[in-house]
Amino acid sequence: MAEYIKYRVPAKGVSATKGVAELIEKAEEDGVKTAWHRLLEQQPQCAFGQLGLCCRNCAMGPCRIDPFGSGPTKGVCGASADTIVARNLLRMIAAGAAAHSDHARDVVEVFKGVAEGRFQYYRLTDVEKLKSLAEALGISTEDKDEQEIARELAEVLEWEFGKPGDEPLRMLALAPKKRIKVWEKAGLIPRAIDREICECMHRTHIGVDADPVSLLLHGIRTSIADGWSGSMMATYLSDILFGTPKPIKAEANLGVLKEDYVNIIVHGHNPILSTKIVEVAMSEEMQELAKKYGARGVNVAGMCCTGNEVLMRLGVPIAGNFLMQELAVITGAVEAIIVDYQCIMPAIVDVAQCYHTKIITTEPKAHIPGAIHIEFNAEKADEIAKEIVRIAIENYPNRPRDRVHIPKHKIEVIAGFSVEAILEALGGTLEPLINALREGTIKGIVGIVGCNNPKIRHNHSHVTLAKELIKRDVLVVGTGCWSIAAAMDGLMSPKAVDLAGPGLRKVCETLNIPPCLHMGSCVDCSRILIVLGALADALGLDISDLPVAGSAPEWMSEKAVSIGTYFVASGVFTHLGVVPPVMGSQKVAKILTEDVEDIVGGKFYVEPDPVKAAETIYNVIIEKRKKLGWPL
Ligand code: NFS
Repeated sequence: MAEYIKYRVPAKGVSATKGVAELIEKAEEDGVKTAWHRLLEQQPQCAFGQLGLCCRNCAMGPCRIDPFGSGPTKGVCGASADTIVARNLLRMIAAGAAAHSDHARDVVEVFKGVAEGRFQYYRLTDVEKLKSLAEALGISTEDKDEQEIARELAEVLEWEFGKPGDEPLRMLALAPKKRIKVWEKAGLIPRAIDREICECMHRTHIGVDADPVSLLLHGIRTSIADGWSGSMMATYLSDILFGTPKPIKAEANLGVLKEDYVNIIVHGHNPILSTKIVEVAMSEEMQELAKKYGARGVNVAGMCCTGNEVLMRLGVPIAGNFLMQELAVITGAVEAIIVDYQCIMPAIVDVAQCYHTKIITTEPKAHIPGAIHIEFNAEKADEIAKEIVRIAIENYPNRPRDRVHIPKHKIEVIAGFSVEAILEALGGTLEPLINALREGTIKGIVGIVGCNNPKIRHNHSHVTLAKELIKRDVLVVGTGCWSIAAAMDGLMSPKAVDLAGPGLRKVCETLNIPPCLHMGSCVDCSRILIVLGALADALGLDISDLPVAGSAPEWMSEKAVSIGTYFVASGVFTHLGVVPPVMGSQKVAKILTEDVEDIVGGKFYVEPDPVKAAETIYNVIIEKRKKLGWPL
């Protein structure tokens, strides 16, 4: 169904990534709208919403506050701009923490099933990591076999979500002691993940918490539950089940799709499904089946964070990040996109109707009208994965040959930098990294994470910020859509050392690593927390003393809000490249960008221009170095 395209997108200007413009042009020729087109149709977007000043939390509303003071200054219940903005932000954090942590719950359930011997298609792959996590959480591993350890661990982790009482989350055992003290002092220790999220919803209900400070502090507590427990669990258990990533070579960008192969894209977040699809699709049986249908074989590529999961562990090529999901369909060369949940635009179903691509949803909690729904379940993982892959293969003869256009661009990427892999590259100890930091060979470390947002030039801020930092001898690590952007720009290939400053270059060449390290999917931001905690502990410092920073240059999702908040909560200076919807309250904006630093040692900094942001971030790193008495 071709659509009438009212507004055309200036294709050449919207993305920094090769191949995107040609597919936007193709979309317009084919009469297909993308997120960029729909954003134009949405203009002008609601200013009250952008400022965070609209409240829909009860049916006396919707209420909106006039930011200039010439209209109403209070909602019907009397809520002020400060209350409304803080409440709205708290709900964003709650949704983000819920998404990460519910993903973690699904991984815990499979892990538990494996521990109990119920799921024959999964196994405990990294037993070392299993034991180390169990011991960190106070579970003795002596004289126990791995199944027994896993069963005990599963029980503890299950309770993280809804345990009663005021005891802290058990996973906080992985956080540095100095941080715990900071959180204790400020009353920020989370008790149970579901409880904190639930309390966000309670506090923001009509007539409960009206104080912006108290609302935001609870937001910080909830985000800590996400970063240090929910997301952390997802990472640890995925590593235990599928293996802890090691440096691995692959390719990135839409050019990884193959003209004469059945192309399958795995998209979403959870490795439980995507890993199985990859395994099954690569099997002899499926490769042979593809040949029967006239293809040379089956090619699987990843998209977004589940793409990162299978890239990190299996070297599966990555086709693109968030804003490229529709473009993958527009190539006309994709037989199926198999999704689980999160960051999946319902629009891919509309786009798919113009081509032959089948969109297959698999999660009971993520249906999309118009998609084929095949419910996944871990007990029958291989059978279901086969059924899904078969649908993709059988769809190959339907490919509209005259409308296929795969951009040529693809580039080498080295991914797989888990904490363990970084340690191994360093020779088993943090010492070389600490020395390089202390001496100033590397000035600092910045973690860049998060999404794409069509309001700003696609991937431009991601790569510009990273380039500006590495040339100043700042090591860049990161996850999510940032890491895909960096990969597609060549920043994760060994050649990228040419773009690094002399100090960073020397370190990268000695260790044989690129200057930008791919640490995984968005839940793997927890890996960054672990690195920060380990560095702080080794130096006898708190994370807030370290010459480090965080950034989400192109963020858009509520998950990114939760991530940004737990970085700040962990003591990190955190940059946002898209203005969050808080500007309707000067008070809330000031708390987030100034006052919060006195409580947790980190704060937010908002700057849309990535070059200016790099300068400020670098200056913050230099200030931290000065305080430590390290050479500048
Ligand atoms: Ni994370 Fe953003 Fe989504 Fe991954 Fe990409 S949009 S918050 S980076 S895919 S979760």
